[in-house]
Amino acid sequence: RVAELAPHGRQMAPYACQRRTPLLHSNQPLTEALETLAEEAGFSGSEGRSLAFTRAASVLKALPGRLGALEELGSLPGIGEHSRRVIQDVLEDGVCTEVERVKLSERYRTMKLFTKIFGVGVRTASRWYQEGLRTLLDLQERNTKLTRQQQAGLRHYGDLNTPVERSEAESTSRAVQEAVKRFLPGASVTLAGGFRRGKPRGHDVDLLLTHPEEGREVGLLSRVVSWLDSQGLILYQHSQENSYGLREGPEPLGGRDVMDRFERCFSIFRLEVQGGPGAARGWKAVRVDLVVAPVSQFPFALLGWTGSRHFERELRRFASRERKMVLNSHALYDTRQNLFLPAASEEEIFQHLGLEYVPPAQRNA
Ligand code: DCP
Ligand code: MG
Repeated sequence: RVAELAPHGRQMAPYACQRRTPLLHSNQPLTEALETLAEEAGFSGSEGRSLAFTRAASVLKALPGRLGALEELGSLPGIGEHSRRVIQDVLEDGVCTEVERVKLSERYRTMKLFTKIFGVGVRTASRWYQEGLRTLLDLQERNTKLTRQQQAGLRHYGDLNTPVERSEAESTSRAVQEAVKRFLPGASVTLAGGFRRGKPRGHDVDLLLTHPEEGREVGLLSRVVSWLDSQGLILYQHSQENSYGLREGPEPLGGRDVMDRFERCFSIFRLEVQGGPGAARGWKAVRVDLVVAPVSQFPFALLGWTGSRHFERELRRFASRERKMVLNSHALYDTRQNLFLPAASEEEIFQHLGLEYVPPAQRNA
């Protein structure tokens, strides 16, 4: 009965892709606490626990108002006992001791420091921590073996951990657009990732390239990147070839290592800036991901690259569990009918899945 009476305990759809989650919400202190624990669990390799906290935070982000008391949660889906305890602590004391302890812990702080290096994931950071490394200086002084990517990450650590402003994302996009126009008129450049969801700043710039005629996009990326490089705009880049073939059958991509198989360039741009931290130098290092999608796969790529990460994970989980379909950034496959379901827009993909369309600004799950 409590569930029915509670203001927030009304129905909330169980999957994040069935809900609208705006960028700004009323439960920031609660979601921050839960997301810290999610991050910490991820650092310890406890993916399941991490996901549980992420899910709980995501539910709170979709609430229409500020949660005043634990009872108001009623029977909301996806909030486990541990999360409830955290929520209760924050509601009652303003902070949760467990979260504060995590934030101060040497391991959490070191893992955060190291995973913020471009090219360093949880596994590498964890190994360095085990070896007794604690600071960025330690990495240099002890001659830790670094990949070329990590070296670039370390060199530009300050810049890459300064948020990218929307205006900077847009000027990056324009620079790429101009290069694209030189080699393939008619091709398009689309700003995806957090910026497409309306975030005012982000950690990188995610750009999708395509051309309305299938196949014309082949070979474009290397030309664009070479040209940008010759103009002194690129501080670092490594590219990856397209390795996707529809004939291989549906792949449940989206795991930890493989998100998709598009031709792609991971780069660091040297962006001219007027104000902000890089102003004295006149430039700032910015992480840019360039992804090329054939037009037939573009709606899937756009949907997959718009995020949030949790929204994407939930879309794939919904597709597989509720619809017996495999969704990734290339295609949607119906395993009952044994066929690919083509789509010319994101809206059509939602339709195939039997989901109400969720616009990008409401995908901040
Ligand atoms: N993505 C995903 N799974 C991953 C990595 C990325 O589904 N393992 C998708 C969802 C993301 C998008 O790609 O929204 C871009 O990845 P980013 O890491 O750049 O995330 P955002 O752009 O959302 O956030 P930020 O502002 O930190 O760049
Ligand atoms: Mg991004």
